[in-house]
Amino acid sequence: MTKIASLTFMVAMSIPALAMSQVASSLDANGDGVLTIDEVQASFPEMSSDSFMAMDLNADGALDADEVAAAQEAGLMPATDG
Ligand SMILES: [Ca+2]
Ligand SMILES: [Ca+2]
Repeated sequence: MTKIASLTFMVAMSIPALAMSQVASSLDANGDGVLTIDEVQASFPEMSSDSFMAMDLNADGALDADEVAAAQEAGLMPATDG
């Protein structure tokens, strides 16, 4: 049982979207689950629209948890400590 529990924990920790979703929600001012450029710039004023568009992989004008995770892995968005 303990082995299975720790394995589950390790698998969960290895999923970036899980950890990053907490970061995303900390930036998500209106709580709709995605980050607009305004919400990103509220925390990262140096973020340019070009950078935002580079992170917005599906070009829908908002960053979902997967896009935030990818952006942070690529070093496009600073990671926050919450
Ligand atoms: Ca939002
Ligand atoms: Ca998007």
